[in-house]
Amino acid sequence: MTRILLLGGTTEANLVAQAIAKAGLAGVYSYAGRTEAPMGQPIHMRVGGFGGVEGLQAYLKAEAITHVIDATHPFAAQMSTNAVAACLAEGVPLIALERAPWVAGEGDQWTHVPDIPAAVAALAGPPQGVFLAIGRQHIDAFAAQPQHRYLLRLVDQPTGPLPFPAKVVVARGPFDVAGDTALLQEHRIEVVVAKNAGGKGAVAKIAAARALGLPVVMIDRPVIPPRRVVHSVAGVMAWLDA
Ligand code: 3Y8
Ligand code: NAP
Repeated sequence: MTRILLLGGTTEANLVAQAIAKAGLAGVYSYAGRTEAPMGQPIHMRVGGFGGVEGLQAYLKAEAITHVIDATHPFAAQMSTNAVAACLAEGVPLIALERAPWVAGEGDQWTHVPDIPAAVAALAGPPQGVFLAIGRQHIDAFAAQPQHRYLLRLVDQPTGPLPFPAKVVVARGPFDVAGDTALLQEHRIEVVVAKNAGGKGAVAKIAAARALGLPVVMIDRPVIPPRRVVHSVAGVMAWLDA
């Protein structure tokens, strides 16, 4: 009896959930609970952390999970690392659905940085219009460069005060190039800070920056322990069949 745990929170995970439902397989879609109203799914949902590796191991046992699919975001490194450890410990097969990173093309002016602190350091210098499109969890670090005029894009309205004055756009992607181009122009943005998420949901701002000839501070992905990886929903379903 197949019982799937799908670690979600991304466009790709939503597509896998649809494929699982279509195949009539039993599965649970797992959200961390980062947003106020996560999207509904065609399979059972659970929301919230498991409680580290031990908590995830206990969940795998209690729910008699037979397969784990990690379709989380490339920057959800802790979740992915925990999944590798818990599945190894419990002997539950694990597969990761990864999206290819974006690669700089003609007209792109990217500065690659390895992490958030390096992105903050890259913003040293005279005041500029900066588009911080990296979500809410890492905004505080940019208070070290208070000289800029910041535009933030968040999924939910900020609950508390922001660590520095900033304009906030509350929007849930996926985003489109025309909308992001207009946004960058309207707010006189001079540099875009982005995570190398890959995929289509967050790429609009990168294409908009290219169109407007703006530089991008591109945060490269964190390292995740080795695991079995596929790059398509079909690859996940073929693995499940096998
Ligand atoms: C809770 C689920 C879909 C899936 C939508 C994708 C695309 C749009 C683009 C920008 C970049 C950012 C952020 C982003 C994108 C998709 C996808 C993607 C980037 C939701 C969702 C959850 C989250 C969590 C949220 C993080 C934040 C990151 C915003 C749902 C909408 C910046 C990543 O407020 C917070 O604490 C938000 C936290 C983790 C990164 C961060 O560190 O702040 N995603 N995003 C998931 C959970 O609880 O498990 O609410 O329905 C999903 C999506 N966000 O088709 O519906 O697949 O990547 N998400 C980044 O890429 O840099 C926005 O603004 O241009
Ligand atoms: P993270 O830093 O890797 O994980 C931190 C902790 O959050 C994990 O240890 C786990 O808690 C919990 N967690 C994360 N993802 C979970 C999931 N899908 N189901 C249950 N618990 C989860 O994760 P993150 O970067 O905050 O990402 C959180 C969620 O947002 C993920 O679903 C991810 O796919 C989605 N997302 C993230 C980004 C991003 O930029 N980081 C972008 C788009 C979507 P326990 O240790 O208690 O189990």
